[in-house]
Amino acid sequence: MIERFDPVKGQRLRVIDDEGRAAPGLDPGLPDDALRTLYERMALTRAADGKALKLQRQGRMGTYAPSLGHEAAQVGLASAMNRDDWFFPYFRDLGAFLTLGYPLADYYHFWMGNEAGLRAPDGLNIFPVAIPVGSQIPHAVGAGIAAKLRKQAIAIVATFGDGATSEGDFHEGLNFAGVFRTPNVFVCLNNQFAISVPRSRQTAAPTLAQKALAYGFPGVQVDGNDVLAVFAATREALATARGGGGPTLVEAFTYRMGDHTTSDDASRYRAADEVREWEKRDPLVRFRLYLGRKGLWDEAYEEDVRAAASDRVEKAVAEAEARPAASVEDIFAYTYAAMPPDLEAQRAALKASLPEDRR
Ligand SMILES: Cc1ncc(C[n+]2csc(CCOP(=O)(O)OP(=O)(O)O)c2C)c(N)n1
Ligand SMILES: [Mg+2]
Repeated sequence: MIERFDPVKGQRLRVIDDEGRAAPGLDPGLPDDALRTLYERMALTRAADGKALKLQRQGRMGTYAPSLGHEAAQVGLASAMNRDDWFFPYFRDLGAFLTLGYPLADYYHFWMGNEAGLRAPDGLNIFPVAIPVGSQIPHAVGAGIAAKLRKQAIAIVATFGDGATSEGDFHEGLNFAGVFRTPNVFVCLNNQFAISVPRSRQTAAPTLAQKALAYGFPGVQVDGNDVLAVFAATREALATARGGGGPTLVEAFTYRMGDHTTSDDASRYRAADEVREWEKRDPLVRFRLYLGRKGLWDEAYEEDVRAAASDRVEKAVAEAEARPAASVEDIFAYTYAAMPPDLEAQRAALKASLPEDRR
């Protein structure tokens, strides 16, 4: 199916239209319970994301990168993965983490400032969030080379934003992946901005997906607000990777509805009209219409979904807040085996500036 959509011609894969109708021949044909699971994951992501924002505003969480608007892309890509596959995430991936079974309390704990929250529980093949933009891409390709050498029929997924495509790491990673035909699936969440830099200033190429062609493998642009489109494209790319067919780049065309992070104010660099236009393309609303046509959504179900999500979120907050806060030591640990004198002096000065119980 991927080859039917040529990114150079600007063709974008879309399954569900604005009225919730599925395009014949493109609907992945999931059973009813799987469709509802997709919706419930998106609803949980939205609830958990909204709560994180409130916690940050109340001083109960550190800087946070909101996922509002990314729910279909995150849930769609992760729902296509198998437990044996590996995930190399970036910093705006809440829905993917939840879909893969990552404990929400851990995710919150990380954003509360404690890196312990990034240690994936045993059995979850998830690397820590990469904060340096694009640095996870060569890591994922390395894992892809390892999987190939070990003759494992698994796929390695890396996610990143549109901004990451301007990094050397993107070029080096995708170039290696093409040359060595690694089992990688690269999912670019093109949300139209890298902080304040619009997509038009990121590259002169009409699409990001077409960059794959220069590396010698397929790229496809999909509607990132259409959970079935993201799911279908990622599922096909994963099957190709696991089967020895090499890498694929999937560009999920979406929009960052929130600020870049809680320390940003997007109204300073983008028009309110543009944001309102994208509000009309809300991924949850579109999927609700699709489910409604199949008799799988009504108000009572919506209430149940929201209540269950809210319950999970509140429990995760309580659990995360009951854990130890980040310590001053953590800020200085993990870089040097032996602390250099200037850092030692900074650590001592910081500790001395804090109240007794925070040292
Ligand atoms: C190597 C590097 N350069 C700069 C930054 C600062 N920075 C953090 S996020 C970001 C923009 C990322 O944009 P994009 O890749 O589109 O992802 P998005 O935040 O839009 O999801 C930048 C420049 C960084 N973290 N790492
Ligand atoms: Mg971006």
